[in-house]
Amino acid sequence: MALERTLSIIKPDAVAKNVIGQILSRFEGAGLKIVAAKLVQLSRADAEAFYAVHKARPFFNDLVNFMISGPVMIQVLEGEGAIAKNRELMGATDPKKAEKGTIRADFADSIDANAVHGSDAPETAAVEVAFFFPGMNVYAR
Ligand code: RTP
Ligand code: MG
Repeated sequence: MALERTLSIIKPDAVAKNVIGQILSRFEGAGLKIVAAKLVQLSRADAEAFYAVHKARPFFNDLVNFMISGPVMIQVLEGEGAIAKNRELMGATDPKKAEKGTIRADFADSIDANAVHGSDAPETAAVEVAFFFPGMNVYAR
């Protein structure tokens, strides 16, 4: 398996619940290293650009409004198979369908307020890491 980097966001619901530390601990506990991080309030333009791939979807406006409803914690995770490993730790998009012990099963309330975002493939990881950390390479060295 390759050493990878992936973009992770702790969404406004989880930040508001005061569980940033618990979620970061899960990444660290699974052997993922936090190699960049920032706590920010996204602008509407930021959120629309970041989720541009979902622009035509019926949930786009709700998604953007939710992502700007409060601060988010954004980090780059590095490790062997980091992209898939992070998705595994996150659990299914809908917390009701997420496996027990996953971040979404334990901290998310709904498909909209679902605690975390994670890049879903090497191509999206490259775009998403560069979006929030300009100049940062996804290929760990
Ligand atoms: P994310 O991008 O946030 O990591 O989540 P994901 O890959 O598991 O899900 P994705 O299909 O990329 O959707 C992005 C976010 O949009 C919201 N969503 N709502 N109401 C709905 O049917 C619906 N589907 C997706 C979720 O908040 C999801 O995380
Ligand atoms: Mg996604």
